[in-house]
Amino acid sequence: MGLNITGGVEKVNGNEMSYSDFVKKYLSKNEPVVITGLMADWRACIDWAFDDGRPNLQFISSNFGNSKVQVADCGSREFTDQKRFDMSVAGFIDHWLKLSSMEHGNLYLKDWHFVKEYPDYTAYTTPLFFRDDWLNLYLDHYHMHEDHDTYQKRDGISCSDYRFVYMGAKGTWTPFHADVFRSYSWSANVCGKKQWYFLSPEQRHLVFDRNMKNYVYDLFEEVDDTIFPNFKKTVWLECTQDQNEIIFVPSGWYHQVHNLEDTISINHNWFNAYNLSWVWDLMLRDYKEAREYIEDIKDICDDFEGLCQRNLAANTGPEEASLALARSPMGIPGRIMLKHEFSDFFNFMVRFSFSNIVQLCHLAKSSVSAKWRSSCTAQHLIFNLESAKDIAIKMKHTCLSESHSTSLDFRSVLEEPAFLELCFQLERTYAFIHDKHEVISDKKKFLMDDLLEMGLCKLLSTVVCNPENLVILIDDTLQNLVISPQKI
Ligand SMILES: O=C(O)CCC(=O)C(=O)O
Repeated sequence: MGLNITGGVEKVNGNEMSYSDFVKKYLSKNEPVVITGLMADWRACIDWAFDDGRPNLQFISSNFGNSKVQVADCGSREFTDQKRFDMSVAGFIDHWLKLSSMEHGNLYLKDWHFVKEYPDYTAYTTPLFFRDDWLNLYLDHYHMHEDHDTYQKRDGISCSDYRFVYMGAKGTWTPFHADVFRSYSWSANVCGKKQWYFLSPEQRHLVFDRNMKNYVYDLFEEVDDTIFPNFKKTVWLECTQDQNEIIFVPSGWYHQVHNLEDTISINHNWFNAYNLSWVWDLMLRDYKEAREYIEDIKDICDDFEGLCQRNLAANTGPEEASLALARSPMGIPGRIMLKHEFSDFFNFMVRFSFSNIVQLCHLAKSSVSAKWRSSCTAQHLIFNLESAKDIAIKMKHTCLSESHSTSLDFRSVLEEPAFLELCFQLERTYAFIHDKHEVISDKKKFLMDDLLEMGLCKLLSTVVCNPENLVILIDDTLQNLVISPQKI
């Protein structure tokens, strides 16, 4: 049965679209778009591809051949993903070069943490539209938890960011999935061509079996109507992405991707204030589902919670395993949330809120008129804090809200070198997005003294132990800085 394709994906010249247009039309509406015109000066486009559009595999092999990467065998299935194994880039390219021009490739290099591995080789710059990326900004400065009980500690690179290179011959493909954490992704074709098939999140229930446990693996395999009875009701968007085009994949959209030509792409997973609530909703749903799996043995188990965590960490759920396994910063399948992951997520939320508060104070202090509050940057920071507060309110109402062991106090966090770096990068990001300039001066020194000077001693003595504390902190800050600033 063919797919019922009812539309395509809009194509827009990125040089003719403002950041606020992108937010209005695509990010906040959670709609896909293909963006052109932004890759002309990428070093990757010059070094990694010939003028005729073929990949320059020799260049990659001679410069980066020693890297160890994950390669998927597109012809074999393992749970919801293809079977993966480790290979050197040189070995992968040797195999690729041996394919005849008529042959389809089966090996697909995926999730290569290229930026982490080669920080001094600036292969590309993240386009403006995708810079407000809390996930990678945070992971550049802080590690997330690794479960020492259940999983081997992975090497520093594999869990450290969500910026990837993909390389595959014509015919390689990625099975049907939605991205890890309900993150957004963007994917840029350095060379080659991809065919995308998209299903909107509202239709998610239609691709699952009757128990909502397993979902369709390959859209072009015969889909068994008795197992997936609703699949025939689905409607699809289809899109061909050419060389030098970037596709924005919205949160929660399921997709399957085929390389129509030998293709190299760069992609990031990311989230920010616009999709944070979906990330949280998914985490909570996963935690609840994970508990349900073994709820029935609760009464005969001494350490139910411990068992939940150990058992479930080893259990890959049906959804998203394809990308989640390779990409979880927690080093475990992304769809299973454990209590310490809740703790990681909560700490991330607190530190991110602190850094937005610091930026807001900084803006207030350096502005001569009250107009600063209506600037794009101030509005952006306020929006971020409001969305963090909304999540904290949701968190308050869960059984997990008191379960983490850490508390973060503002003063100590301000002294963390990683936090200063995070603040600096956040400031750079918003200066770039809204004012179109890079922050040149190193403003890392601002913080404690300025907050004291502004009379924000109470802020400095804040300790956040639970979601309730975070809600109060954000409310107080917005009240003091934005709503009735005379109280400072
Ligand atoms: O390019 C591919 O094969 C898969 C990319 C993908 O699924 C994504 O960027 O979300």
